[in-house]
Amino acid sequence: MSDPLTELDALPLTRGENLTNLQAHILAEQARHPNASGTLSWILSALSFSGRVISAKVRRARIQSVLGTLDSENVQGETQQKLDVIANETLLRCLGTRAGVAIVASEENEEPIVLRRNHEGERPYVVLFDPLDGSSNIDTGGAVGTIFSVLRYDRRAPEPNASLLQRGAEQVAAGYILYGSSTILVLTTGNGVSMFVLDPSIGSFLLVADQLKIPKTGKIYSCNEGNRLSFPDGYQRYLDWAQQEGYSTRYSGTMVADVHRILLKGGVFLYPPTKKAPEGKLRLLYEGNPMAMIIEQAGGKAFAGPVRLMERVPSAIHQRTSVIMGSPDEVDHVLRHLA
Ligand code: AHM
Ligand code: MG
Repeated sequence: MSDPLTELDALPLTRGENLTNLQAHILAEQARHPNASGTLSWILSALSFSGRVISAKVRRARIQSVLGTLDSENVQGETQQKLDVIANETLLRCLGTRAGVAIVASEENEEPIVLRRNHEGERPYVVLFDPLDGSSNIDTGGAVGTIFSVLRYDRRAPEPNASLLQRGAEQVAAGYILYGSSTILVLTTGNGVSMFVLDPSIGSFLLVADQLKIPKTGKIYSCNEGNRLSFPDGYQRYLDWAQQEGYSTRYSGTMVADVHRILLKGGVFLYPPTKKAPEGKLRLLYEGNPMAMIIEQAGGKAFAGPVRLMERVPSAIHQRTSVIMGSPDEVDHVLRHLA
C-alpha cells in the first residue's frame, strides 16, 4: 500500500510551486483592482460551479440514461439533447443566485431572461452562454463543452436587452469548459489566459497554466471539409494551398474541443459561410466572441471574413457568424487567400 506521506511529498508544493485553485486565482485577480466590488468574482464562481455540476452529469450520462433526444426543438430548430436542457438549467440556477447578474441569454432560450433590474450599489453584468457545445457528440462519448461571455449591464440602455448586443471587444470575461478526457476550464478576464483542470477527487479546478500563449504557427486546419464545395472560393484556395504544404486536419464537431487543441498545439479553426448557412453556422455572441477573446488574449487572431470578429456589431441575440481563429501566422495564411 502506498504511504500517504510519500504521496504528499510528490505534490508540487514541496518542489517550491504553489497550488492554486480557481477560487484563489479569481480572488487574486480581484485584488489587482482595488475598486472591484467582488461581483464578477461571484459570477465566475457560479460558472465554475456549473461546470463541476455539468461535468458530473456528462460523466454519468450513460449510467443515468440521460442520453438520447427530447422531442422538443430549440430556437434554431435543432433537436435538443437531454443533456442540453440539463446543462442549461444548471447554468440558469447557479447564476440565478448571484445578485450581480441582471440578464442571462442562452443558446437554448429564444428570449433572454431578465433576472433583476434594480441593483443598488452594484455594478451588474449580463452573462451569455452555450450550455453544451457540440452536443451531437454526447451519444458517442465525444468531447463537449460550455462557452460563456460576460458583459457589463448598461442601466441607461433604452431596453434591457441592449446590454446583450455589445461588440465582443466589450467583454469583461470569457471562457469555456471542456468535458473531454479531463474537465478543463480556460478563462480570461482581459489579463491573459489561465487554464485549470478539475481534480474530481477534491472537486476543485486547479491552475495548470497561467499566461498561456498559443503557438505562432501550426500546420493543422480544423473545419468541416464535407462542406468544402459550398465554401466561398478564397477558403477553397486556402485548403488547396494547405494541402500542398502538407497540413494535417483535425475536426471533432465540437468547437470547444477543436479550438482548445489549437490553443495548445497551434493551427487554425475555420467555420466559413456555406450555401446552407450563408452567414456561417456559429453564434456570434456566445460562441464566436468568447472563443475569440480567449484566442486573442493568448496571442492569436480571430476574424469573421476580413473583419476582426470582436469588432462585429451584433443586431440579434442568436446572430450567426463565420469564424477564422487560431495561431496568428495561420490566420494570416487564410486571410491572404481570401483577399
Ligand atoms: P451546437 O452548439 O448546437 O453544438 O453547434 C455548434 C457546433 C460547434 O461546436 C461545431 O464546431 C459545429 O457546430 C459543428 O458543425 P458541423 O456539424 O456543421 O460541422
Ligand atoms: Mg455550440
